[in-house]
Amino acid sequence: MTQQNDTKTVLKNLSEKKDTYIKYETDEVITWCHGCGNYNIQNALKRALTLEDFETQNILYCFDIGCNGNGSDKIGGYTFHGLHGRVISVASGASIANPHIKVIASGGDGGTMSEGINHLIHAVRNDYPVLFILHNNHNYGLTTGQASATTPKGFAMNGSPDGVLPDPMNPSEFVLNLNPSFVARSFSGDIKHMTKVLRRALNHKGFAFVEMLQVCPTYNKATPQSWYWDRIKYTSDLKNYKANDIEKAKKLTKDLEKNIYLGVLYEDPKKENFIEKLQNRKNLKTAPVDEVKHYSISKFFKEFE
Ligand SMILES: Cc1ncc(C[n+]2csc(CCOP(=O)(O)OP(=O)(O)O)c2C)c(N)n1
Repeated sequence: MTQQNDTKTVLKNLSEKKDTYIKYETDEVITWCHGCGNYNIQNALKRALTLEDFETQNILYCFDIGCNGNGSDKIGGYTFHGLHGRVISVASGASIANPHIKVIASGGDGGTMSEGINHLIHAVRNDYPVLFILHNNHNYGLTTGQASATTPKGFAMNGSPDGVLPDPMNPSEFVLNLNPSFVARSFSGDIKHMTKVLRRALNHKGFAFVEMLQVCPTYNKATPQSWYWDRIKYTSDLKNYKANDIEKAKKLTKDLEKNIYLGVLYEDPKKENFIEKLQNRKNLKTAPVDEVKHYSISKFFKEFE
């Protein structure tokens, strides 16, 4: 698929595909705070899906608990709103059962880098076919501003008023050390860039990890919009940056203080994903979801009657 990424072309394409875009809209009341990064992240996802010609019936969106999870009724299509920190396991199971659909999962830095970090690690190792969007607003937003594993050191948060003691985790760098097949980073203030990154991630066949650095104007006063704009750099501005060198990607991703690089940091489009590696499913035309239709499970339910 060709990528026409300049703003004018994206807007022109979107207006031509207005009907498709509208399918992703819902009438639900938006409950996010004024200026929350979730508005733009979801907007960019809707744009990317529209521009890549996805139909709502072919997508499953899985959501974690959290402010980001409250996006579950604000996007058109099939959605699943699950337990805090567990979204990756639900999404991975769904995509293995039904590889005909695109599975997209969202999680916060709280749920993903603490409660559910085990799921993240093993999803990357196994390369499950899921697009995972990490909403990294550097705090537990929905429970009103506790420090997360990504909150900058020394910063006072509700629950740690004297300042956060440990060094923050760097999610993209962490994932790059797990031998991933796709890692990208973008910023909730830049819809154009997020759209571009998400379009590429949507076309990745394995586990696509996309970290969205997200502003949280209510609880995260440490890294507001202006803080990011003073530090953001793009991989596209680097001479000859190719996203195929994992060691270079790790070096570039390390800095969270002065030069914060955005873009597709690493990609291995040829790596076999989890399903491709399964020997007993080689050459099968059906998916588990098709096969299970031939079996009636109603007799098992009778045991509980
Ligand atoms: C296992 C579990 N632990 C804690 C909670 C309480 N809880 C609900 S939302 C939330 C904060 C979510 O923070 P994050 O994942 O960063 O998402 P955000 O709200 O910032 O988008 C917490 C701690 C829960 N519901 N389940």
